[in-house]
Amino acid sequence: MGGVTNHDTTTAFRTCPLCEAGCGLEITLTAGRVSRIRGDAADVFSHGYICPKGSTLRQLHEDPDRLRRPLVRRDGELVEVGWDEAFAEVARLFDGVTATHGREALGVYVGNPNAHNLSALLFLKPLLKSLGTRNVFSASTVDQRPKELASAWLFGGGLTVAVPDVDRTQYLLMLGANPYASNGSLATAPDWPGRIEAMQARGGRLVVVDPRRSRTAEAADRHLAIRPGTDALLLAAVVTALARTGRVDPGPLAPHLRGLDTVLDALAPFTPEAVAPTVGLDAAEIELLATELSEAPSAAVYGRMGTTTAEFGTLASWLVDVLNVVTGNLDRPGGAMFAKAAAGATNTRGASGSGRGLRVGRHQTRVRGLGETMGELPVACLAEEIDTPGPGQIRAMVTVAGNPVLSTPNAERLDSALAGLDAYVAVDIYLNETTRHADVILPPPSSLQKGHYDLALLQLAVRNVANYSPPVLPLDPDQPDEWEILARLALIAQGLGPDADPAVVDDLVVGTLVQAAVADAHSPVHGRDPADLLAALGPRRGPERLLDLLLRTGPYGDGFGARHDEVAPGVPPLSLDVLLDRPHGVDLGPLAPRLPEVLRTPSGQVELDAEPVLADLPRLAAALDRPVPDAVLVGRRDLRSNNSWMHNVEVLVKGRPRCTLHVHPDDAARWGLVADGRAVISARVGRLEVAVEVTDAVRPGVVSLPHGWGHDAAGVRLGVAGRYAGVNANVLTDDQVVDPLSGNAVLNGIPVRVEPGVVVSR
Ligand SMILES: Nc1nc2c(c(=O)[nH]1)N[C@H]1C(S)=C(S)[C@@H](COP(=O)(O)OP(=O)(O)OC[C@H]3O[C@@H](n4cnc5c(=O)[nH]c(N)nc54)[C@H](O)[C@@H]3O)O[C@H]1N2
Ligand SMILES: Nc1nc2c(c(=O)[nH]1)N[C@H]1C(S)=C(S)[C@@H](COP(=O)(O)OP(=O)(O)OC[C@H]3O[C@@H](n4cnc5c(=O)[nH]c(N)nc54)[C@H](O)[C@@H]3O)O[C@H]1N2
Ligand code: SF4
Ligand SMILES: [Mo]
Repeated sequence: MGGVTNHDTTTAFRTCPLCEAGCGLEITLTAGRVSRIRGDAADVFSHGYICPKGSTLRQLHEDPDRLRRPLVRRDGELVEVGWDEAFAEVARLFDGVTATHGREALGVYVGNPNAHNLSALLFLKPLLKSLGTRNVFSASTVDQRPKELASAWLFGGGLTVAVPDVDRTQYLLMLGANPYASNGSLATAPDWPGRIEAMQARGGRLVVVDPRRSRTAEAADRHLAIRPGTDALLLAAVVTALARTGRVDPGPLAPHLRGLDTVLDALAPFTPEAVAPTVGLDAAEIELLATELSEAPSAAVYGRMGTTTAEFGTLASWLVDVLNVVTGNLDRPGGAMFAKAAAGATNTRGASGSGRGLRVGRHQTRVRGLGETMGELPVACLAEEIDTPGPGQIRAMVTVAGNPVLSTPNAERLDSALAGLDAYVAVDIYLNETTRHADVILPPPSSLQKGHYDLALLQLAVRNVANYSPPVLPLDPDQPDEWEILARLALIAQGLGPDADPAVVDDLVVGTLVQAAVADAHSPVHGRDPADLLAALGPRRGPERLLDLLLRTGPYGDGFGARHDEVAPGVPPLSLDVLLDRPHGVDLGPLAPRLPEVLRTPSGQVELDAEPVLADLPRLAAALDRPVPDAVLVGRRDLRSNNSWMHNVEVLVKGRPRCTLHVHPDDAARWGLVADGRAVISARVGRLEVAVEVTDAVRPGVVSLPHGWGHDAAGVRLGVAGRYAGVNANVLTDDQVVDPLSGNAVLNGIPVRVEPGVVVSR
């Protein structure tokens, strides 16, 4: 346990794993217990910034409701058992289902915290492979899949996402993102508010497009309250406004672009005048965006949840980068740039400049026929795959760090579907709305008991950094590490039984990665003897050994002795030891241009004219003629919340209720709602009664309800959250409405009806 001793207390430094910002924490331990958590002032990226959630790692660790022993269903009740008994039960359940129905009867859902978890990022893959089913679902299809697809079509990699260079830009156009509450997403940066304020202090401007006046919109220089679901139209019109006035200027990008003229032609019908009525903004405001973008010394366009979890999510995500391209801002300082991560990025491996690009639709869902993307099926299809009888029906589920009952559309249908499964195994720290349906729950250790490195999110960072945190607290007696749980599940799925040694999986994974590295003609270890590399990795095991390998073979790595030059002032080439010596992280500098080296497209160019994207434009054009619903629902996030699973922390949920329906005063008047009263809100798939907050922060015709609430289900073990239950917004979102290119759920812009609530006593 690394740290600094000072009298009877110890100090440890650790990256916060709770959201994408990845702030450095300074954790004080007194007599082996966490006594204080504050921002690490010396962290190379966060410089002391912390939000109210960061210090609650202690409450999460000490939460009496957090599971510490496996639960197994016996006579209908979930009871605590030992680990061996729990794994034996998993083997019995898996064998039972696959013997009768085959492997396609297995389904898997992996949730958001896996993206912040080194064990999961390295050991989910062998688990999924061992399960041998195509029924793989994740939170990505209620989130960022459209952006990943657009990026993969444009640049050749799903995580080759252009991020706004917020620290140098002079103009930031932000659509459907609220980093003052969310702390940013697909653009990793601690302290978004501070970075935006610094931009404004140097004369830069922030323009926010959001149907709500969010906290970020309040901080903006201009706020455009767009009609939900219409961002793709707005962005297309800005491109066209530039094109028809001869202001398209990709500058030095030009030789790296494919299909620019085709794209401009295809977008020509989307003029500011044509889209204005649907988008709900004046044509002049749209023209102004074009002018500001083309005149700014540097500018970045950035879109997030409001643009991705929408009907035209992939088009909107693609158009964000089309706009970065036509204004010459892609891949230049102050524009939208690519990180060069120290470990794990596919865009730093293999031949640079071109690659295989993206293939989608290699298989389809059984019931609705929606295509696979990136090896996964749309989670909007999960419930129907479970509750529709027939060959290939899902009869057993595995969930890892996911709460789809609160997170995915048509929640009531999924809730019932899960209740009807033959078998369900969850890897989770809580008995919650989803895991209450499990037959076995396997709890991993708390975050403070795990090592941490942001293998995924640092690929999306606005500055190149690397930072490893060792566990702060030891494992409880008998507690397996999270990677060991996943590895044992993999072994059981392979038919090797409940007692097989997880080290077998670890050795297999490291062996495969070493083989790939020595076979890669572009790797610093090309042609080396795998046995030598394994020996050099020493006695470490599990995620730490794998991370060491990835760092050492990565773009700043020591190449196992092949490289010697400093990667930053005073920093030798990277290895895990180098990071362990630097608990505040290593700063590898601001983002540097990476075109064309970053590309992995077949043509070796930025493929602006990907056929599936262009083929979706007629659908966008058809949206211009549609009637506007009387009211639509959008979400929102609160700084003190984190999706569905941190509501059991009293300091975060106490105070004014947060799960309320925001309604504009004009709408409240026409629907007969009163401030602090209640409303019944109904959509095609469900209805809810909810507390109302009347506020002009929402656009008329738009109501807003946060997701992740609704903790009053029977059988959950969430003592605090139950007292602040709220309602589940995804009872209203429609599983049948998706962005067809990505299969991503539409979580914003849901047509709803709102009426005064009936006062019910219970
Ligand atoms: N209507 C609406 N719905 C939404 C959204 C929205 O904006 N509006 N947002 C969507 C987005 S962006 C996302 S990412 C999804 C999230 O969807 P999910 O990933 O399904 O949900 P989370 O709330 O993140 O739940 C995480 C689960 O992991 C468990 N957990 C926490 N830490 C650990 C750990 O270290 N290990 C393990 N094994 N388990 C752990 C928690 O107990 C919880 O059960 O929700 C989506 N749903
Ligand atoms: N405090 C907190 N932080 C979080 C999370 C959390 O739950 N709570 N979740 C984490 C996760 S998993 C993610 S993915 C990120 C998400 O991070 P963000 O993308 O910043 O997410 P939101 O805060 O939901 O902001 C989305 C905004 O889009 C707006 N919006 C809705 N519909 C539309 C539309 O049609 N067009 C436009 N332009 N805007 C629209 C909403 O009003 C909202 O303000 O946050 C992460 N950080
Ligand atoms: S902003 Fe995110 S990473 Fe930083 S302290 Fe808060 S929850 Fe943790
Ligand atoms: Mo997310």
